[in-house]
Amino acid sequence: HYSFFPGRPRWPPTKYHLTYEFLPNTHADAKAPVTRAFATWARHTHFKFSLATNSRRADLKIGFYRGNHGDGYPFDGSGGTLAHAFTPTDGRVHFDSTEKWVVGAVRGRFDLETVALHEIGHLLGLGHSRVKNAIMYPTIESGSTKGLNADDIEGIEVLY
Ligand code: TQI
Ligand code: CA
Ligand code: ZN
Ligand code: ZN
Repeated sequence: HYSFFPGRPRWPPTKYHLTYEFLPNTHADAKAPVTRAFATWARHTHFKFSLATNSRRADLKIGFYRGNHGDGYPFDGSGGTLAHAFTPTDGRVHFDSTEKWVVGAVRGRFDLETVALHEIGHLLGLGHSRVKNAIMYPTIESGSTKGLNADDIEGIEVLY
């Protein structure tokens, strides 16, 4: 079953419309799968997500980095850590740019949309789940894709 971070950090319940931005180092091919991951969370929760207009600062900031990138959590090259996200209301999510990202189930590779679904769960305040089919389960096999599970949605409903 779902879990939360220590202290149960969450977005203020009145702030359910979150904006996101892709930092300039985001590869063009990465935007569509991450955008679909936001749409999936929006379909199943009370959250709304929209691309930030350049006039205002986004709530959620998506970036791709390699190795040491200044936040104390260096990436480790291809394999190992794929991505990490900070707890609410920080809003940063980082993907390891040295991974061979793919869209869909490709043998030996990780599906960017699936990993984005998992990281958005962290951005919203979900920790890891003990339910194997939950997107917040702490491991995934390469070459597979996953969607949201009732356990993930229940976690958000309980937190908010
Ligand atoms: N990144 C870890 C993760 O997002 C980072 C992490 C380790 C972490 N321990 C944590 C985050 C404790 C919060 C709390 O879980 S990862 C998967 C999965 C990763 C792993 O690169 O290992 C996914 C990223 F679940 F498939 F293994 C995305 Cl989907
Ligand atoms: Ca890595
Ligand atoms: Zn980082
Ligand atoms: Zn995780």
